[in-house]
Amino acid sequence: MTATLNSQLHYRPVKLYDFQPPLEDFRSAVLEGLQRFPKSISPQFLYDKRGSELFDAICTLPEYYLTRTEVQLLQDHANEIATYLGNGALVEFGSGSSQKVRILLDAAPQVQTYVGLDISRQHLYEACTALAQDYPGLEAIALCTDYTQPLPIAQIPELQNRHTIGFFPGSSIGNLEPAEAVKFLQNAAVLGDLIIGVDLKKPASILEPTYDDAQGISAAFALNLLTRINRELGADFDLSLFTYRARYDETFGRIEMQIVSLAQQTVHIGDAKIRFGNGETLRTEYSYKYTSDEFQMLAMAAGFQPIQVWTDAQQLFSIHYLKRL
Ligand code: AVI
Repeated sequence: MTATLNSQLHYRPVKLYDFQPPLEDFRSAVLEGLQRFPKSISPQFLYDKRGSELFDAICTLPEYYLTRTEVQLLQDHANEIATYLGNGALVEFGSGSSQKVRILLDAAPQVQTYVGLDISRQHLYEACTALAQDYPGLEAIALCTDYTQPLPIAQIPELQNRHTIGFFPGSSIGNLEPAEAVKFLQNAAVLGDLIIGVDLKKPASILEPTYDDAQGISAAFALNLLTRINRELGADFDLSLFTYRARYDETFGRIEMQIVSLAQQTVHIGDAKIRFGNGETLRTEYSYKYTSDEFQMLAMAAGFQPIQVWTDAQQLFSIHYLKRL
């Protein structure tokens, strides 16, 4: 289904392709996750309005080096990256507010089409409209779909027979388990080459404060999930009886973000009773870290040939250029 929603002509109208991704039912996902052992809830539910605000605040924290390091890398290498872009279409996965892509668009004015791809329709459309206003020559397309599912490329005429490159910044691939990450990369390879930001492995002494900062914003971000469950599902989580913890598991190369119960307690969600032991954990997120070599292996398993990797002097973060085989 397509629609052209804006009619003002001082910029090119944004075309919306709305594939109406089914939002997983919050109640059943929460109940299912809390009845598992160990308990876990998908990180997609962290991003209600408050959660999105808290995540934006995380990105500016002194401990959270990921955003500023990736932005610096994009700025430092924009001209070189631009040589790979050609004059076709640039498709951004999980495009959110479409900020980082502006660095590439500034360096590559020859790019004709930008496709923002996100599950959150309204935010996506607004971000694409802002981009269309700021880059008047650019054709901006909003593609509302779930990027963990096969891409509906055949239904988008603007992507037919075009040089197309994917862009997936932020190391969001780290929030997928490796098997899911390969699946994502396989889907992305159908589109074309890929520019992707990946956080690098580093000692726990750096990673743990990155995910459990001194101001408590990371903790508030995770614990907001309980507030959301209370509000939307009529639950009675007592937030004073839970705390937050981020641990780096070196064996798996991943940060595990957990809410920890400070008592033996029973929580009610409607008619359901959920028991927590003292010290029992509820996992809210994994954040996998990869060496450049490990990530390139993953990419090769998904049908890409690694062409280039840009890293900062401190080896905090990497941006890979992957060529579709
Ligand atoms: C979105 N994603 C890349 C973040 C990360 O670094 O794994 C999510 C996050 N959660 C808490 N802090 C950051």
